[in-house]
Amino acid sequence: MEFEQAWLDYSRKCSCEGTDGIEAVFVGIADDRQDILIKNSVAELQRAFVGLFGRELAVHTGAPVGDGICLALREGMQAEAYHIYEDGGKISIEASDSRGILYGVFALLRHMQTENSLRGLNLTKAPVMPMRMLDHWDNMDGSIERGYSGKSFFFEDNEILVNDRTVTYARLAASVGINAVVINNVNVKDAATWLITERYTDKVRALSEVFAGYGIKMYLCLNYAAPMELGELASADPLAEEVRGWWKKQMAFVFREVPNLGGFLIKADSEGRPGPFTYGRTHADGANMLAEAVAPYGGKIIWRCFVYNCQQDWRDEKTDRARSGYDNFIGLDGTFLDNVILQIKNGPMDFQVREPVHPLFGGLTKTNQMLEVQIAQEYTGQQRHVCYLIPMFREILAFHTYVAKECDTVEDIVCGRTFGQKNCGMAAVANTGNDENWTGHDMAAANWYGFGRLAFEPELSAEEIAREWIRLTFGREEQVEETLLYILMTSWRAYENYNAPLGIGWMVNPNEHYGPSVDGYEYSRWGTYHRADHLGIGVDRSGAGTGYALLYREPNASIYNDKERCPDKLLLFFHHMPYTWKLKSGKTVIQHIYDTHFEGVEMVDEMVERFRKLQGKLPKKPYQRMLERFLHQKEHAREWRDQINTYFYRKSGIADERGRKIY
Ligand code: GCV
Repeated sequence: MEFEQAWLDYSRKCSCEGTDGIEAVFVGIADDRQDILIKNSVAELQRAFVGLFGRELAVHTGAPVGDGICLALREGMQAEAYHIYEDGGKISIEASDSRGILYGVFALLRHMQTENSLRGLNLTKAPVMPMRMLDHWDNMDGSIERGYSGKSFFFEDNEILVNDRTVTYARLAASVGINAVVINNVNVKDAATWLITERYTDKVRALSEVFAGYGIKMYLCLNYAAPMELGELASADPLAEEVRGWWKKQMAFVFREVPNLGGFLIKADSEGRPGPFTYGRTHADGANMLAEAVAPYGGKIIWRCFVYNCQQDWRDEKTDRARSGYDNFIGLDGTFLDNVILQIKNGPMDFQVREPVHPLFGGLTKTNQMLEVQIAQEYTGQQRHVCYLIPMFREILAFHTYVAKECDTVEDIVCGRTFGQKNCGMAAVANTGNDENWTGHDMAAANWYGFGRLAFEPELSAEEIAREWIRLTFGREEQVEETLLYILMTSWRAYENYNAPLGIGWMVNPNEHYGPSVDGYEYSRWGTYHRADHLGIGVDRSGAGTGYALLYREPNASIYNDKERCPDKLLLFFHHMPYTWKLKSGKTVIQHIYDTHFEGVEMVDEMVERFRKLQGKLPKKPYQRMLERFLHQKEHAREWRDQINTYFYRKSGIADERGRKIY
């Protein structure tokens, strides 16, 4: 398929000083250490050189003779790290392990394509987050929950697919440093419950071996009630001996059959999924039981904290969904086994365009933690609107939790700097499908690329990452680069402007979560309310309200609790405010709503106008594909603007100071 190579498309010729003399790869690695990763590394170099420079690279084992690229293992480097350097025309890639060699090869190729010269190159990098994971919400019937780019490429008709696309996927993921992939949806039902049984082991193993060749551990999602649903036991009580025995046996089987299995991701007691609550047990009982069963094989249990009451009554103002993850898990801090990692969504609600950071970050001090973000843009335009999320992720990572005097940011926690943990990192709900370009909107691939790069090197700026992605994907034409960069870097702000205001979130059409519906979730059971009336809007989460604001460490708690000090962008998340309240910006809440919504549409108009000038400069097909989506976004942003402005104009009766058209 055309465009299937995404940022690994080597078909565009490349000129980079210092590459002329490179005719060979010298594999200075003993035969018994030349594993599949080394072979794939060499193959990647060969493939790239044919495409980029029209040259076949010879492969020699042993010491280099003349110029070329030398791969060598050496002691003393951090796991997965690489050192690349140029010396008199010879390029060396050194690492302690073959994963490091593979990452070094991808880094060298990236450098060749994005920079002008290899002269003097000297680059040492070690991945900062130990776990860099993609969570796919793919169902075995081939559908993808919250998937916006076609069907699954892992499953079709309850079978597992292993083909060329799987290999390309693994190359793309590894090229940005992904080292763990969960292939199936956290909502495990039907056939997926059987993934751990002999019905599927041959194919699960085959798929996991493709991943192994690119340094990626495979993970599966488990059905907590599997002992019952597979028809073998009457209970799934984690403290019952027969249940514990069942899991031990099943895990012995699956790890023997699938050696590249990393472990399991579990959604329990959430949105109707089974879990330990049924038996009066805790999440720790549930997670630890599984952790014991996988420990002999080095397996990990990743347990999600997305747990809340999804049967709330909208009249109940005391129950607060935002508190729920914290309230469910904080009392269990320190009781999880060492191979359990809690996976915590970035915010307390659900991947909205703006949320505060989840208070479990900084709350938990004795538990392994992973940050979960979503690059599938469920609430941020579903890969029809462009919304580059790396700036958001960087803000989240930079958040000070005040859990320690130093090293207290979310990044510090999930990199293991705060508590010295090794089982930690970052996971993204994936945005890929079997669409030709993987991600529906071509520009959504920047989120996939960016997530991996950020987890590997969180010190990179969102702009640096965007530039890399543009150069690798579309080449090095200046106008293309500057235009696409402008669009990416503007997109999150634009989307936030025409979306729900000041951190309140939701206001989307129920179920599908696309398009505006201000009261769509106002009277439902999901705990997602804005509480707007004719005088004001917002949820009182201060100490006088649900108390959520006080879950943070000081000074965050005091800042969020105080409407005078709470940052504007989160004001309505934390406080119910009159429309006439003056923000720090000097505008009233209502005028802010009007202004940002008009501005958001203007920003999209500007993005689209600039994009149109790339006609003829981008390949035809992606240009057309993107243009179609941009034109839809332009229209759809207006729909957001007009529905939101009209709603609040009619509710408040307050006119726009600038007299613009509101219906
Ligand atoms: C996989 C949200 C989504 C669900 C998703 C859930 C989760 O509620 O809308 O589709 O389920 O989050 O993260 O488990």
